[in-house]
Amino acid sequence: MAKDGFDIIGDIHGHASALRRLLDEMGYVEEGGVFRHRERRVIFVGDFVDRGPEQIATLQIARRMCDAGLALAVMGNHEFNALAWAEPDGNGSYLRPHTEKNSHQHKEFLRQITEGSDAHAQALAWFKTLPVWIDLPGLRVVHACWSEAAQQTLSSCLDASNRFTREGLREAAHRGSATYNAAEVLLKGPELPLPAGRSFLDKDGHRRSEVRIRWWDPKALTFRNAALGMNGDEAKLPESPIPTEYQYKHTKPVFFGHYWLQGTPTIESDYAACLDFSVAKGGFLAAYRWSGEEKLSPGNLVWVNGT
Ligand SMILES: [Mn+2]
Repeated sequence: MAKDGFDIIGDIHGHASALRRLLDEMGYVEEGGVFRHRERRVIFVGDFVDRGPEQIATLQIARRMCDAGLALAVMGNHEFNALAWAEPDGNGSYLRPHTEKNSHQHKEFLRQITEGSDAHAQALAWFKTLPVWIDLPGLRVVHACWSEAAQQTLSSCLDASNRFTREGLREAAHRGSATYNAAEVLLKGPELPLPAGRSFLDKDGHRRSEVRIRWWDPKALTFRNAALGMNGDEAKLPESPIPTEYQYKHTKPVFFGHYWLQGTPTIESDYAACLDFSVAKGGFLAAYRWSGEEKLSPGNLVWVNGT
């Protein structure tokens, strides 16, 4: 077994029992409440919470592994939102306003952990320690998109370990700012405006003029074949080329989650792997077992179902 082997685990969203089964399947053994492997470590891609039946247990497993030096983790958009939800903005509101929509998204986490409890405070304290991205000698991890331009813009909000500073969180939560947009790209992925004047009606009848793209797929070069979440509506999109600024052009492998991919886990690029296979929507919790290789292989994926 190679040393410095990492098992990168996709979005867990409160499915702690699936996480236990996945760790067990990969040869991790629980000792004293901590899952460990003799030769390997874990990296979590973020989104531990906001859905799923066992959010506290999920945090406990991940945090104990991180505290013991047996795992690393990056921040997901749901951890970012949890911090911004709880942080007063100084004007009687919060960095993430407590609107109906935001409240609905976050309420299951707040119910399970009990808003304002010690456990809630401890979870927030841990979220603050999570870097937005990790760049190791042989691999990279970010929640949604690897973008050096966005990293550079957001760096004024981060410390030397890529963790939000107190003031940085405030700036990055300020809708419309450059740092807000950079955090959106890294934590939620880029949205590209369609070519001038183009728009389409989505399944809910909403007119949309922007699409999320499969930035990691070198074969996804037009709006029609790069757009995500079109659910069969791809033909409504133009075949014109997408801007290339978000294409991943490196050969250092990058791992990420966030995109709710469906079906049997697979890899769409030699150097970029999405590990979110929708465990919280009847799909799979997946991991990539990395042992130093530059070119990724679908044979190194493992997964378990959510139930
Ligand atoms: Mn996400």
